[in-house]
Amino acid sequence: MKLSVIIPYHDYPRYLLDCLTSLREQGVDNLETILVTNDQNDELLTLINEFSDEINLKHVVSEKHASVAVNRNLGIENATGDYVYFLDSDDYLDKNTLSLLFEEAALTNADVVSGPQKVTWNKKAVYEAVQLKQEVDVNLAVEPFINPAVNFLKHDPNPTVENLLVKERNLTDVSILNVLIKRSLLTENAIRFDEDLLYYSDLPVVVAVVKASNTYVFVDAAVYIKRKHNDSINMPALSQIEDDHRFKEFTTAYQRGCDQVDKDSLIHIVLQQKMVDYYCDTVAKNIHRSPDNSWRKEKYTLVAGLIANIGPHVLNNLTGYQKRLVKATIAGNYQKVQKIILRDLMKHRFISMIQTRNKNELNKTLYRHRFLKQPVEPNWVMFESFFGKSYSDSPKYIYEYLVTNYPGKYRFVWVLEDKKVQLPFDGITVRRFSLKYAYYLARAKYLVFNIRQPIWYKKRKEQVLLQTWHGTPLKRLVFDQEDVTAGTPMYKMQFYKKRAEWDYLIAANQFSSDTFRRCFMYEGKMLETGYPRNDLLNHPEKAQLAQQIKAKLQLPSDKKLILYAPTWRDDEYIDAGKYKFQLQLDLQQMQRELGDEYVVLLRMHYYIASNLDLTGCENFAFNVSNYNDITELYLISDVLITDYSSVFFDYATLKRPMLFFTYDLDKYRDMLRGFYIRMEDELPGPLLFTSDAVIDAIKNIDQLAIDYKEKYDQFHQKFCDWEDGHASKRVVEAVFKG
Ligand code: C2G
Repeated sequence: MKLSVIIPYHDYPRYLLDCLTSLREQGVDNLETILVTNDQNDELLTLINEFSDEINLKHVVSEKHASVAVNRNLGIENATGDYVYFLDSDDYLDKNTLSLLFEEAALTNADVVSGPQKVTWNKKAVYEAVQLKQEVDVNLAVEPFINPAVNFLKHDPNPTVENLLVKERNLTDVSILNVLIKRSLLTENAIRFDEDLLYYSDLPVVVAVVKASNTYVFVDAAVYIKRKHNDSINMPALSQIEDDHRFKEFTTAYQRGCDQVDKDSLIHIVLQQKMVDYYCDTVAKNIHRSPDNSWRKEKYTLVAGLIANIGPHVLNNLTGYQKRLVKATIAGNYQKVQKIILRDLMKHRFISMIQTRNKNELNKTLYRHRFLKQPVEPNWVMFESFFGKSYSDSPKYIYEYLVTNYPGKYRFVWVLEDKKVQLPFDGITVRRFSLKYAYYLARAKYLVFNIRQPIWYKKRKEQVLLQTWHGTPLKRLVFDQEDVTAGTPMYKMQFYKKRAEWDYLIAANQFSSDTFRRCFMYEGKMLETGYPRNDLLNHPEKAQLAQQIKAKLQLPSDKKLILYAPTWRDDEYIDAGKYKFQLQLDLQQMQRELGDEYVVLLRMHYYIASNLDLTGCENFAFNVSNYNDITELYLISDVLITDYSSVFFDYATLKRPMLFFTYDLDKYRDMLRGFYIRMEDELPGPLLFTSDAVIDAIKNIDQLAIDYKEKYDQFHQKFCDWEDGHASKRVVEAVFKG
C-alpha cells in the first residue's frame, strides 16, 4: 500500500525545513511526497534536492499566485498512492503520526483515518525540547489539542447534538489536516477544493469527505503539529491575513457545506449550531466593537441572512443569550441585537472585575473614560525604569539632568513600586497601575520609559514618548527572534503596535541604531547620542563618587570588587515577568581561593524572583540585587563577570577586565535566543564554562588584560565610542523643546 503526502508551498523556507524533516522521521516505507508550488528559488531547490530521495519528493510547479486550493488539487491530480494526506508546509508532524495512521488504514481498510491536532507557536527543536522537559512550569509553548472537523461530522451510532458539540472545534477552524483519505473516495466522488476560495476551501471538502465515507477510524496518538506564526506582520499565516473579503468567503464556504447535505441530516444540524455559536460568541461581539459602521452593518447583514435559515432542530434547542440574540436577528431588529450584545458584554466585564478583585481594572476604565478627556499638561514629565522596580537607568540620568539644568520648569512623576525609595530631587512617586499612575499616564506631556508602555496605553497627539530602551542588543530581539520563547506568543504583534507610539528611541552606538531599526521595525526618530545611563562612567569625579558608593554599601575598603551580573533564562519561568536563577558559581571555593584579595557582589537581573543563599559566605559575597542603579555598581567594581547580559557593553566604557561565565552557551544561543555577534570572536574577555575556570581567570586577571587588549580596543571602538559623559544633555536638548 502506498501513501501520497500533498504539501502546498508558498513561502517561508525555515518552516518548510521543519516540515520536511518531520516527514523524513516518520518511518513510512511506501511514501511519495508531492510539493506543489510556484516558487523556484535556489533556497527551495536546494531543500528539494536534499530531501528528494529520502521522502521520494516530487516537485510539481503550479502557476503564479496559485491558491492553496489550486495547489492541493494539483497534488491530487499527481498522486498515485492508495491514500492521500494533506500536510501544510508551515506545520510538522509528531514522531510516529503517519506510521500510526497508515498502520490503522492497512488494518481496517477504512475510508478515512484521522488523528488530533496540537497547536504550537514554536519551531520543531523547541517543541521537542519542551516535550522532553515535560515540566509544568515551562512557558515555552501553549499546546491545546484540537480534534479534526471530520470527527464531529462523523456518524456516531448514537449521536446527540449536545455531546458532539461540546467537545469539538470552531467552524472557522474546520480543516482537512491530519486526515488520511482513500484516494478512490476523492476520485469516485469528484471531490476537489473550490478554487475560488482563498481561506476556507477546507470546509466544503470536509463535508464532502464525511458524506462520502462509510468507515472512519480515529487514532488518538497520531498527532499533527499546527504551527502558529508569531510574526503576523512579516510572515502571516493564511488565517492571519487581513482581508475585507474574508468574512464573505467564510459564509460562502459554509453555505456550500450546507448545500451538500439534507436539511435534517446530522451534518446539517451540526453546521448550523456551529454557525450560531460563531455568530453569538465572535461575530456579534466584533460587530459591536468595530468602530467602522458600514463594515459592521455589512457583516451583520451577511450573518443575519444565514441565521434566518436556521432550522427548528437548532432553534428550539437554544437558550438564554443565544436564543434572544438569534430571535432578534431573525426579526431583523438591529437595535435590539445591539442592546443584547452590549448587555452581555457589560455583564462579562463586571463579572471579571469582581472575580479578579482587580482594582487596576477600575483604574484602566477611569483612564479610558475620564483621564483621557482631561487636558495634557505641557510641563509634566513621567519616568519609568524597569517597570517601576528601580530608580535607575537612562530615565534617572535624564531626570537628574532636567532637574538640575531647568530648575522649576517641570513637574516630575516617577513610577516606583518601593515606597521607601526617596527621590534625590523634586518630584512625586506613584505605583505602577495605580489610580495616580493612570492619571499621569493620560495627562503628562512627556513620558520617559526604558521598557514598553502598557498595552492599554493610548498615545495622545499632544504627548511625547521617549523610549530610552535598556541595553545594546546581544540577544536577538522581537522581529529578529525566530521563536518567542518567553511571554506571550502575541509579543511581535503587540510590540509592533507599541513601537509606533514612540517618538524617540535612544541608541548607544551605531550597531544598536541599525539593529533597532530592523528588529523593532522602528520608523521614528533615532537619537544617536550614547546612553544617558553611562554618563556617570565618564564623570570627572568618578573616583570620589566610587568611594562614596562603597562606603554607602558598607563594603570593605581594603578589598577589590568582583561584580557578577548575569541575565535571565527564558525557560526558567515562574510567573509573568518572574524567573528562577540557579547560581553556578561555587562561592565557598571562590572565598577560599580569592577571599584574601577580593569580595563578590551578586547582582541578579530584575526578572529574577528566586532568593540567593549566601550562608557561609557572609563576609565575602554580598547580594546587591536590590540596589537601584547598576551603573553605580560598575563604577566601584574592579572586574565584571557576566554572561549574555547587555551589561558588558556598558561596563566596557570603563575598560576594566571582563569574564564571561557562559556555562549554558549552546542552549542559550541555539535554543532560546540566538545572538547578533559571535561571542567567541568579538568579546573582550574569555568565555568560561566552569566555576574553576572563573577562579583561575581571576588569579590571572593581569595577564588576561594584556592578552585581550587589542580585542578590547576594537570592542570599545565599536560599542562605546559615543559615550563621553554628555548623552543626557544631547537627549534632553533633542526632546524637551517646549
Ligand atoms: N541588569 C541589571 N542586573 C543584571 C542584569 C541586567 O541591573 N544582573 C540591567 C542592566 O542595566 C542591563 C539591563 O538590565 O543593561 C538589561 O538586562 P539584560 O541582561 O541585557 O536583559 P534584558 O532585560 O532581556 O534586555 O537590548 C537589550 C535587551 O533588551 C536585553
